[in-house]
Amino acid sequence: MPLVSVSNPAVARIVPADVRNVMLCGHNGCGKTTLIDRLLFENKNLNKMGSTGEGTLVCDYEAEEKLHKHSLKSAMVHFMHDRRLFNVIDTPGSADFLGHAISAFPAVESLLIVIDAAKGIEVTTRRIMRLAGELRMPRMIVVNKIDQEGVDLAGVMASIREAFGQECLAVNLPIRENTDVIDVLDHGRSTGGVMPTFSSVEEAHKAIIEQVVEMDEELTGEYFEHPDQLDAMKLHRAFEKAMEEGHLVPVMFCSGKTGAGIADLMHVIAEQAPSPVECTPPVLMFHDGQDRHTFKPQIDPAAPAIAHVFKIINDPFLGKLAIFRVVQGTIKAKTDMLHGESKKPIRLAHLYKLCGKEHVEVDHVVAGDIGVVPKIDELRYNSILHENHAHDMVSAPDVPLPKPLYGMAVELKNHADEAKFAMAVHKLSEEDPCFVMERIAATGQTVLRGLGELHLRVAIERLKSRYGVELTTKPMKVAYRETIAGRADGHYRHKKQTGGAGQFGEVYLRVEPLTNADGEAGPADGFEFVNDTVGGAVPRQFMPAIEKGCRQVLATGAFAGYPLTGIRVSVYDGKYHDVDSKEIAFLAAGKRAFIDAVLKAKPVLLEPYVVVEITAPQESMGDITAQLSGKRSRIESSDLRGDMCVIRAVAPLAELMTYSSELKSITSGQGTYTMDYSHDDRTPPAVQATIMAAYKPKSEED
Ligand SMILES: Nc1nc2c(ncn2[C@@H]2O[C@H](COP(=O)(O)OP(=O)(O)OP(=O)(O)O)[C@@H](O)[C@H]2O)c(=O)[nH]1
Ligand SMILES: [Mg+2]
Repeated sequence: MPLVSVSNPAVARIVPADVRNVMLCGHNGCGKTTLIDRLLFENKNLNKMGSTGEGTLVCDYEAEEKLHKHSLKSAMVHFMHDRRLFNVIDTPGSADFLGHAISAFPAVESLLIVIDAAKGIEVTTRRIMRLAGELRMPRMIVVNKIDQEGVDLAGVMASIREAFGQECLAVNLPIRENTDVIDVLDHGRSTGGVMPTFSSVEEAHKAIIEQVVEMDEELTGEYFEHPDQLDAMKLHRAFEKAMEEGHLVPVMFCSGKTGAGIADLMHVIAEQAPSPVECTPPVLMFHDGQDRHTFKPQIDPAAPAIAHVFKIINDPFLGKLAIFRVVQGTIKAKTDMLHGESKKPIRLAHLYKLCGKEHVEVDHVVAGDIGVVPKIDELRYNSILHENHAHDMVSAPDVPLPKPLYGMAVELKNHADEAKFAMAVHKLSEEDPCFVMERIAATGQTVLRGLGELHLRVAIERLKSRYGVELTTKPMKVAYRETIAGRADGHYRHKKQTGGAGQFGEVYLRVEPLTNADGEAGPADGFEFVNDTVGGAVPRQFMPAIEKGCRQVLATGAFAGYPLTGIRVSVYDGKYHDVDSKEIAFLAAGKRAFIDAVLKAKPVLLEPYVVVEITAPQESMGDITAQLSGKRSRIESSDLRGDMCVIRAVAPLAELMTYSSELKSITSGQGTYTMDYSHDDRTPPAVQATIMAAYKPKSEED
């Protein structure tokens, strides 16, 4: 085992100000997971670097990750560096797995946004930068893979500043043909004659120091008097405050492959990045009767403990692991904690810290630090563990998770696996709040929903490899509904003579559309059954059978195979036979007469419409509206918000079944959307004709 565990005594002495929680984000393949191996290696916690190709990276431990050669979930490591405890979270770069990064945002003080030096700014980078900026999260940019042949680092730096603002400033610069870096925050002039690959040490030093000292008037004064004698602590305070306020986004250069710039990267995080004590703590919510207030925790190890569970792992060996960040106080092993409003305490028998799939036992986890508690069924994503009943109503911070809109219908290969399937999906959903299963009554389909095709494909692979549940995928059906637009009469005479007793029942009925509650004509829900017969044409006791016959049609439909709705039926005449009339005969007659009437009453197929709201970079606006107009949709509004556009449209759901991938392709992956059910409306006649032509009613025995 190449991983060398972090010594317990060092972790045990940690105070909140010594903790550094960072998350690596960035486009897939930019080298995040390799960088974590490099950090561990440089720090002597790993004897040998792993590789993506061989599937040996500490954080890519899952079978599916080794197969796809990409991270497919978040993972974390911890190590001690320069008396600081680093908790580093690795996240997948694919937009399909962005939920894993965003759901863990409240666990860290800063994001390390990684860019591949040869590829420059890519789609996920922009998305994360924008989102983190909106959430006011401190960010650092790491230009990685600087070892690559012919990289234009000056060009990358210029494009970073153009895309993300002039507050992006270098903290170090590459030197010696990009095999090393020089820190420009600490070095002003005395560089020993080393020339950076681009820019100059003096220029870069001046730029970043002047940006930082602007945070503090006193420091500005001191800087202009004695530029070389700045107080390190004051400089740090201003630096982390500048990061918190988005006034500074430090840029660093490194190579996970060669190790260039790694020591400086750790040095900057240790010395300058915000600690949990300095940074605005994650804002929790507090429910006070009807009201919801924000709740600011105290980063004090002695305060009553509160911890936020930001991730669940269902480990095949260790069982369920709840990963939490202590937001207040100290969480101790072998103590009881409360959970939500539950009166029953939970015993924390063991506590761990993670390093990839390895775990190290600890006896406590202090405010600001991240820990793991195993085997507690009650804990979920966003659970709040707390010590004191005063915090029963504290809830998790809000994070803008992407909505799982991409759907795929699935069927079990082996129907006997139904219970196992439900349990397995539940376990995967616990680990990934952007993965859900839905049973859609209107179409009878089981649908998995996620953020894209890859997301669901990997979930299906996990269901098979971890739980032995095999699925086949099917195209998703639209939940059409049948209704009528006119009135018509229907009739059926059911007569059967088989040997002895026969069956006889005859029904005349009329159907008409139900109107909406406000009296307006239009698609309405529901069904009404009226007995309009006079003089006992059909004896009372057979009415329930006729109604049952009609209701049987409601579920399966009369003309297209979809549920029938918005209809009133009045039975106005019929005939019976003293001996042969039986309930079964009237049930059959009622059903057939009802179908007969519906087919004559201007049958109409309704389809669901949704309100779709798309957010994308401004330059995609024309393409998005042009594509939507080809989808029978109506654009309701289009607005500009900064460099983004927001388009609202109402469109038939049938036209948006693959919208997730279509939008991705016209916006180079930068567009996102939300979708909400709006109303049902008529399908165009041509669509209805095609669906009706394809419908084959089930043959019946009667
Ligand atoms: N030249 C060079 N290649 C690197 C460097 N770091 C990583 N790579 C290679 O880049 C590829 C992707 O590396 P990963 O670490 O898996 O990238 P990632 O950002 O974790 O990717 P996702 O998990 O898909 O988001 C692998 O082939 C690595 O060997 C580097 O510093 N220089
Ligand atoms: Mg990775």
